[in-house]
Amino acid sequence: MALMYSSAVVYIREEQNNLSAVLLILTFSFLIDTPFGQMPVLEIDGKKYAQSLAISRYLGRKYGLAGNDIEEDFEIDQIVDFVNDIRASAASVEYEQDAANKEVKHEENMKNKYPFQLNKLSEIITKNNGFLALGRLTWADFVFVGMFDYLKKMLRMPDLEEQYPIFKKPIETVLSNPKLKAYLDSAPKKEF
Ligand SMILES: N[C@@H](CCC(=O)N[C@@H](CS)C(=O)NCC(=O)O)C(=O)O
Repeated sequence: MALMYSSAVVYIREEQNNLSAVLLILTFSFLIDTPFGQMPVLEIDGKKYAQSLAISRYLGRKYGLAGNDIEEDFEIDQIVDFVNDIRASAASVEYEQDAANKEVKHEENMKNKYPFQLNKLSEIITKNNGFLALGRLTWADFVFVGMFDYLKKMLRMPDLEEQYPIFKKPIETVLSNPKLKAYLDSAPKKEF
C-alpha cells in the first residue's frame, strides 16, 4: 500500500495540473484507509468490515439468513464458494491482457468450464426449490443475485437467465424484497 501511495505521488509530480492524477491520488488516499486497500468496505458505527464474502456471511448471521447449525452453514458456504469459482473462471479471461489469448481462454471456458458449472448450479437451485441452499432464503441468494449482472457480462451471456430459467427464482425472490426494491429503485443506475 505504501508502494502504491508513493507511486501515485511520483505520478502526480510528473503530471502536474493533470486532473486524472488528482483523481488517482484521491482514490489511493481513500483506499489506504480501508482494511485491505480494497473495496468493498462496510462501515457500521465507525467499524470497517472488508472482504465481500466475509461481509455477506456476517450480515447473513446478523439478520437471520444463515444456517441453524454448522452443517447448514457449510451448505451455504460451499455453494457461495462454487458461485465464486464461476466468477473467478470468467474473471481470469477478463483480466487476460493479450487480446488473442483472451479469446482462446474464453472459448476454452465455454467448452470445458461454463457448461458444467452452470448446469451444476442450475441443478442445485432446482433441488433447493429456487434457492441456493437449504431450500430457503439465505445470504447465498443475496450473493448470487448481487453478482448476477456481473456474471452475465463476464461470461458473455446476456441471456443467462433464459438459458438457465431456474436462475430467475432467486432473482425474483431477492429483488422483490420491499426494502431492497426501494433501495435499488432509488440507487444510481450503473451499466456494466
Ligand atoms: N477478495 C476481495 C476482492 C476485492 C477487490 O478486488 N476489490 C477491488 C475492486 S473490485 C479493489 O478495491 N482493488 C483495489 C484498487 O482498485 O485499487 C473481496 O471480495 O472483497
